[in-house]
Amino acid sequence: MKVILMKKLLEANDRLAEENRAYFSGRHLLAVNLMGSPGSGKTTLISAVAKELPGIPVGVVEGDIASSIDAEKLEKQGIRSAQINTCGECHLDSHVIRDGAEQIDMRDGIIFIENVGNLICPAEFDLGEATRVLAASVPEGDDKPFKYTPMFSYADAVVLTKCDLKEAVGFDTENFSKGLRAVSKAPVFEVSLKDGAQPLGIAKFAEYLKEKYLALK
Ligand SMILES: Nc1nc2c(ncn2[C@@H]2O[C@H](COP(=O)(O)OP(=O)(O)O)[C@@H](O)[C@H]2O)c(=O)[nH]1
Ligand SMILES: [Mg+2]
Repeated sequence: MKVILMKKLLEANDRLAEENRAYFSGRHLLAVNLMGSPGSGKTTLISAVAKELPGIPVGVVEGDIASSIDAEKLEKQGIRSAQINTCGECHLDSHVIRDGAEQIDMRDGIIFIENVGNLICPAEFDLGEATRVLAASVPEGDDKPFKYTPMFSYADAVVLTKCDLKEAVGFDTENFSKGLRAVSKAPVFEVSLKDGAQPLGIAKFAEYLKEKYLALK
């Protein structure tokens, strides 16, 4: 009984995801579903990459279990933001994405969906995005692609964040690549966005997004 209910929920989600896709494409918006563990650096990444995309409006639909901390942080930077509180749910679904997008009411630009911090559930829910990005951080360990294969295989691009901490935590980049390549051909962007330090690697990720945005019909 429970299995049937879950299937129905996923079917309803997928129908709404297609409607979201049409909504984004009708408004010339590149929707980016940004996933990753809690604290992997998702909000920091959005903030940094927005600065590297001059002339392209950026908005964000922020998903968190509680609080509006991230949306407020990004709004201060001039990024149009909507905050969704999932009240315990471990992922965002298509229904709430539409609510968030309508609240931002953007046309023409890049809209980030910062998913709830989790390496499991978000990979099951299509939100109608054009691109899926996984922020995997160095302190989480180089073995994560071996352990969380659905999430790593679901992503169109992987951003390896907090590379400034590689030496401190003994991160083995080769092992990380080996695990990732077993399940995915996604490009990897290595970034360091430590507070107060020179940001590194972010321009290449911005270029990747810009190309996708310019390729929108
Ligand atoms: N050292 C270092 N810290 C980072 C980096 N990126 C983010 N952080 C820090 O990691 C913490 C979590 O970042 P946040 O963007 O809030 O993660 P989120 O929960 O995935 O949105 C914050 O204290 C950030 O300042 C990085 O590249 N290097
Ligand atoms: Mg965040």
